[in-house]
Amino acid sequence: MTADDPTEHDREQDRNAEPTADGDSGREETRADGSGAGPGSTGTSDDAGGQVDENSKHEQLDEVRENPEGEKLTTDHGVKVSDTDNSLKAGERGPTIMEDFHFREKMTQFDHESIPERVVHARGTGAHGYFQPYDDPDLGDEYDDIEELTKAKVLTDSDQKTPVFTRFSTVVGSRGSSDTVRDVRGFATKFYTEEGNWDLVGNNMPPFFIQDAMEFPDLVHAIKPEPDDGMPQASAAHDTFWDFASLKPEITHMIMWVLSGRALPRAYRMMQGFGVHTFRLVNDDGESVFVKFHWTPKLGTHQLVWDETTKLWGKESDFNRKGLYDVIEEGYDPEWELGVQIFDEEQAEEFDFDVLDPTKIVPETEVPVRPIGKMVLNETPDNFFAEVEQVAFHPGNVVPGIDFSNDPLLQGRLFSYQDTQLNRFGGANWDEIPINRPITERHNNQRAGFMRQEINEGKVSYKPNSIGDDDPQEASAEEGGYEHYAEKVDGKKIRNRSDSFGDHFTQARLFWNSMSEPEKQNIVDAAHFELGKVERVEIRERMVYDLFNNVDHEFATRVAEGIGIEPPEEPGDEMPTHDREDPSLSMENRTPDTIETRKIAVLLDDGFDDEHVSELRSALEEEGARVKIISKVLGEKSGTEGETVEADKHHVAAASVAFDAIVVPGGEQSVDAMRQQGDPKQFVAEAFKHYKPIAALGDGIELFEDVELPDVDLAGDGDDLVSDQGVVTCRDDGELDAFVEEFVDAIAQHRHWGRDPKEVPA
Ligand code: HDE
Repeated sequence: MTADDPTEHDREQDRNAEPTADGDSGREETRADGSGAGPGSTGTSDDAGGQVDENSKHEQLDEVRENPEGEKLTTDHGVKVSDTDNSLKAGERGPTIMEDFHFREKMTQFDHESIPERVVHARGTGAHGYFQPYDDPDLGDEYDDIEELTKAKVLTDSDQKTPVFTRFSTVVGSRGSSDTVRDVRGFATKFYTEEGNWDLVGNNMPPFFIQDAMEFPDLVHAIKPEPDDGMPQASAAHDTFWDFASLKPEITHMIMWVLSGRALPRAYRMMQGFGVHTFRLVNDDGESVFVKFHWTPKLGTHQLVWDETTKLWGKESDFNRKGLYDVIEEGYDPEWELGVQIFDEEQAEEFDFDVLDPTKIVPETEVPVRPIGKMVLNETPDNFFAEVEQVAFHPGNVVPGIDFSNDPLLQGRLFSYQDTQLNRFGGANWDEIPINRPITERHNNQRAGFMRQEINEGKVSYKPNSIGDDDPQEASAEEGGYEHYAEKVDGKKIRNRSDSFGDHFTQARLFWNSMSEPEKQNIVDAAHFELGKVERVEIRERMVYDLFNNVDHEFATRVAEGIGIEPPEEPGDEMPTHDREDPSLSMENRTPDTIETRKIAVLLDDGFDDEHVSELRSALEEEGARVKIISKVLGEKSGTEGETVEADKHHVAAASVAFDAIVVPGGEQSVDAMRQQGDPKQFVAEAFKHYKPIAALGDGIELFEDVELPDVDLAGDGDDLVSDQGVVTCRDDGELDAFVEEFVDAIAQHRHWGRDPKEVPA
């Protein structure tokens, strides 16, 4: 959606609505029961018949939104403050006096304003939006109707937009670490459904490192900074992680994903999401099928390259956070399809892996993903702390129709998330914080605890009771009461790992086989970096001989050659011999034909060719790209025909790594100036090195010639328009339309892996 979309304008107006005199944000009050909603109540109630829509959560949040515009400064207790710069003293130069309540309150608030960061997934960002099921989704031959499978209205009622809040995160780094580190990304969505909150707390990779929750503290201790010196930050590239990994063959499949470009997402909006575990869908008759949840981004799944990410650590360390914020603020609403893989117990028995083992995926070649709805994120938070920091997810938050499997990792999570919130919030009432509240009414006998917000009326806080007519009453399944799937379970208590969890290499090999050659090279390069940082040679050896050589002999050999290890002579004893591939695993097969939201840098200086710039800008913006003018200094730049443009960024504050593509328009004076400057050349060389599309028009080609791009044909020798490996050049203004078309195609491809940019010293 672009800013021209009428619905976008409407929402934009709503967002910018003038605050009212009492500090209200101006959003319309549309509570179903018409009364003023207190923080404990909501826009929906049983009587209201569940009128949930995409604004239901916002209407609830409006009750606690505060806006200081035009207001006087007050203390926390509402007393107006006359001076907030000078503490109260005994005499002009005397000591501060204890009775200065404003000083004490201000300082106490400050002293206590940080809360413990999440033990994992500390760094992240989030946005509001909605989820809407598709009408009559295609579920293949076996199932006609989504309602046959689940009674969860959030997944079945296509007339309803359920409000959501989604938080994306890195896993290992602390709250202040960089966004573009090599890591798994969290993808957690809270659905504020009319039946209570459903949290789908997933990752951007479908397998996981370990099979049992019991191993999680060890995994996290191994990957976090080492306990003696607190290093390294936000990185797996150190001895303790690879020591742990090399002794845990079950980790192999996940390691393949973590070494791949999946661990370097270009943007949160260009990232898949996965529920990871097998869950259950349960219908009205209490029947169940297994399900895997998939989020598929509309813009495709794209990655950064390693060199680029390391530069971004310094130049734009909020790269992914800013990316999400900027596109939503600029009027583009990122969108994902929710897909399901559905299989029953009999099918599950047939697979050559256990569906309860979270180190396994269900390959799409076995069970296709069926899109059943879409999620749109369309509003940035008003306050980072109140919303992003305080949102608290819990995989145990499910609604009727969605249930758990016996995956031992999932089972352990059902304890951990509830528990961790006690640490983060210091008490059990974290569910009352506005961002965590359901939009449904809540009635139970919990009454107290730190920071209780709700004022529960009445004498009774127990069941059974006769004094209060035994309210609140339990609900039957027909009335919406949650009933767990009645799975038959019978077994001896046993502390063991099922044999069906024992194959650690088949799917790791499937992943390797499914990669294109450049993707394989990325994995090998990543292993060289990660294991190259490992000081103990025996750890490097175990990774190569015990794990990688059981995935693929050639892979193990290529890794060994870069890290000072003797390449293995034979494939490992456990190496599967299958040559199966699953095309859905390669990101190269996830590149839809769109350039929406891509950021394009136009390099110019005074004396640029007006026509080039205006044509480029309008054509690229029409395709949904975001065009930014980059010049040596900020301010207005003039073209040859007298047009002027404003530089969005100047060289000291801009870098090619923050852009998806570069274009250099013609104009002799402009290009001559840039040829005297190092930065534009650095821009071009670096973008080329990072496989990005680059383009030049007319005189602009001279800048490319200066950079000496290896083995690339440029327009000039007889050809007016040349497109070679994502380098598009044109010398004839008559070909401008064709040039733009070629450039747009090159941008849509995202990266041009066919290049060999090693010689480029950027
Ligand atoms: Fe988490 N995980 N996790 N995890 N996880 C947390 O909960 C945990 C796992 C995931 O944006 C913590 O509130 C255990 C798998 C996301 O706020 C904590 C195990 C998947 C987020 C926790 C796992 C995830 C978390 C830290 C193994 C993908 C961030 C703070 C048994 C399906 C949510 C918090 C947000 C956060 C525990 C494994 C995803 C400590 C014990 C598998 C996206 O409770």
